[in-house]
Amino acid sequence: MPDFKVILAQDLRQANQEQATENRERFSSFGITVVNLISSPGAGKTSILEATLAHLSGTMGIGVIEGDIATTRDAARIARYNVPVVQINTDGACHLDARLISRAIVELPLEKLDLLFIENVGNLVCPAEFDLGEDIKACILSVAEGSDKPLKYPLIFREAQVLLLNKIDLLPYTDFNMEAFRQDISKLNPELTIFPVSARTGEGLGEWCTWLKRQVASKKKSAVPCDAIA
Ligand SMILES: Nc1nc2c(ncn2[C@@H]2O[C@H](COP(=O)(O)OP(=O)(O)OP(=O)(O)O)[C@@H](O)[C@H]2O)c(=O)[nH]1
Ligand SMILES: [Mg+2]
Repeated sequence: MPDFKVILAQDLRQANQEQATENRERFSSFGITVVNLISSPGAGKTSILEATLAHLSGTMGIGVIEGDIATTRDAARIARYNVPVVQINTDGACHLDARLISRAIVELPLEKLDLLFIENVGNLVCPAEFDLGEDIKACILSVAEGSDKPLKYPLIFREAQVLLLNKIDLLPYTDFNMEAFRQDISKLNPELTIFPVSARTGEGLGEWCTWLKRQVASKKKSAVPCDAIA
């Protein structure tokens, strides 16, 4: 018998799940709401984040983890909003995992945060498979990508709690079929909350931020204070 070890994908997923549970407990102990932003490259994750930070400025403590294969460009964009930000470079990997997040949060002032955004690597497929310990998966689809995408890439549309349909300022220039899109979403995930938005014009972002504030308030309300855990 040859003597070697075999690591199965199932074991790696299990290890990720265990780390994600640990991250989730850590976030909960600080009462932080964590939002994992997932979309294909260029759908507008960073643009929506910038507009959201401008909108929520001064109302709560916000931190950001940026995930990219390479460069610190998105972290540099976010740092202009005077929020703590950590950039993760995956050096080729197409998604963030729970272990990378556990390393990044050491660099963040968790005690000062109410809301933490994680911008995942631009990819509509793999990030949906990896729990990071977040409360909310927020999927972003831009109208330029086409209304057929939910049925073609179903996992993220099933897993997400909220969907931002971005770049609606471009609707007149595309063949995006809103009715077909809504029908497909209702088949995949009838509970999904949808906000049509434009990071360019600001349309719809007020509703999104009001929804976010509600999520943060309800997490705080349900949080068990650390000293209550005997
Ligand atoms: N017209 C229009 N353009 C937008 C909108 N939101 C973003 N963009 C543009 O789309 C491009 C990509 O936006 P980003 O915010 O960098 O997209 P991203 O999802 O963060 O991209 P990655 O991090 O590379 O995956 C930029 O040129 C933005 O200016 C929008 O609502 N309308
Ligand atoms: Mg980005």
